[in-house]
Amino acid sequence: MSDFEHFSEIFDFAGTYLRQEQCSNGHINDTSRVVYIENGREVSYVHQRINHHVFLDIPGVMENIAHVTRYQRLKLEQCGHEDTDRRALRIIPTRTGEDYFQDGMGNFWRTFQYIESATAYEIAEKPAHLFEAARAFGVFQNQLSDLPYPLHETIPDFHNTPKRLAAFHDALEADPMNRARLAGDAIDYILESAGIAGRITDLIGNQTIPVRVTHNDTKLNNVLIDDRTGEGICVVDLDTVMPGTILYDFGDLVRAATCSVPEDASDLSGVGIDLQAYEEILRGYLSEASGFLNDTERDLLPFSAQLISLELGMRFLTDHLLGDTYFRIRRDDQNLHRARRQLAMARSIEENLDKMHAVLDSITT
Ligand code: GN1
Ligand code: MG
Repeated sequence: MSDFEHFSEIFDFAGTYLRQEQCSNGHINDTSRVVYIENGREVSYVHQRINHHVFLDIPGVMENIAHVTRYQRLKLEQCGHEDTDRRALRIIPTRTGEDYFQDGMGNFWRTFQYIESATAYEIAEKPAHLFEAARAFGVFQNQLSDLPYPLHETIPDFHNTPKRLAAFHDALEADPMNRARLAGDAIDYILESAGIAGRITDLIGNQTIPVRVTHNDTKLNNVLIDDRTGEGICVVDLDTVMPGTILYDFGDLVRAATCSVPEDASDLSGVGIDLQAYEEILRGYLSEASGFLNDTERDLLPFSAQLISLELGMRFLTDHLLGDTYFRIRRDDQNLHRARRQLAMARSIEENLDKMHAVLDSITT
């Protein structure tokens, strides 16, 4: 890790380094919470090293985040919120006024104000966590529905499932690590499911589904839940905020949060959608989003969870076949296990689609 003792010389805050705290890590960036002493008080900041092998346009990523957070703040003020710094991320600029800093090694760094007394849960501890996380993503999409700035497409075709499928086919054909022979089950499932890959992108293409500003990485741990009130207050991890469809956002939360078996489990027993968890997510999301969804979007909410599970399964398997160059691994075959786990989820959702539609039909909002 870097030398956080000197970060207050680079970024515009006044603290003296005290200690570094544990911070949950994603698969892409490196994230640290660091505590400093400022005017005799402990104040924390989040420092992140942005993975520039994944995000090739860091100025574009940071410009998106600056636009989005500034606009959120404006909307929050219009709604009369006084605690805007707990409800939208605040970028701490460098001392020369930039939103990020590039060190001598070529690494890119940014700093956010840390939001105190709020928790990002890896697994929901109670149904309200699901409802609140889903509601928070609905609020987020609503706040940005009339964002007046165009956003950079920071990872082109990020949720273009047919293109992800094509990349999978290329990886399978090349098979540079000779790993396909041990992944036959996962490969077969993807090939059998190929027919559904374009169902959402086709509807975007013919403008049945609108392109909106979406988050694109809506895991449960990307919402901060207020420790005191239990409210989902702030959506974080804004690197992939881009134009997209709300369906991949909704589906990804269902994928990630309706099954408590870890995302990389090698034992697949117990992998499947929990319909009560799904209902909490659906109710929380619709409490904010029902006003702006069109009928096709609403009708595809259950299917979106199947499709994103398939897409992520393909992405993990593609990376496994190509030698684990994208998703960080900590053990052999971790991306293969992640792929199998997502595909098991896709299968479970597919089997439960009728029940998921019945729940949707029972909700009148
Ligand atoms: C990656 O790094 P993290 O955990 O925020 C990935 C998402 C995947 C997710 C799966 C930029 O997100 O698309 O859904 O892993 N982010 C990127 O856990 O590829
Ligand atoms: Mg992310």
